[in-house]
Amino acid sequence: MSTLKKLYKTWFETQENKWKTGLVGMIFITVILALVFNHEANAIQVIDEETLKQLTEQMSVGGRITDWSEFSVTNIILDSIEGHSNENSEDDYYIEITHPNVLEVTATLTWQDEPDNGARYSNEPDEFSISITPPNGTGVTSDTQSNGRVSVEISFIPQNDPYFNGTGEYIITVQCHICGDQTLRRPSIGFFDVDDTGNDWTLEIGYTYYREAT
Ligand SMILES: [Ca+2]
Ligand SMILES: [Ca+2]
Repeated sequence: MSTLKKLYKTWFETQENKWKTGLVGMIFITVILALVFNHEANAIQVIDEETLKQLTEQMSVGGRITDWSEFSVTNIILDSIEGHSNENSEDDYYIEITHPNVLEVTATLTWQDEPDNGARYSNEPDEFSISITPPNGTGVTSDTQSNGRVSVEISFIPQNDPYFNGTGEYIITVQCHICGDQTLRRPSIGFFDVDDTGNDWTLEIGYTYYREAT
């Protein structure tokens, strides 16, 4: 091959590589732009159907939206309940909230395991969890705890005054799980362990609601 032909071939391959590089670059940029615009399109859709429905309902009630700054958040603590649960059991308790504009309902269970059965034994922890089931709603359940205290709460998004989705009958469920037995501190095969069949507890329930300032 002549020198002139070699020069021409080298120049042609260089131009071809540039063309290929340019084409790949254009495809890359197009893909990036498509992803960006697609992301922007998704980002614009921030109001879902349920939220839009709630806003429409708010606007349609008397043509106004409640100014909740004109209300005060009032905290109500119900009388505590003392009880006992057997191992691996559930117990339901019912409460009635008559106030409108409920913001949050909280249930807290506390317990203290029985003392060790003498110096030779260690009473292993008992496990509890707790649930709140609101009126016409789906219940929420806490984690299972073994440290003597467990709490769960349920919240409501304020709508227009008065709203009643947090008003009515609630079910509070105390769930007692494994109750750790009295075990010998010295290693043993468990033959001399003493069964722990349950535990006493205290249940405290409270709620907050918007009350119109006087
Ligand atoms: Ca125990
Ligand atoms: Ca116990």
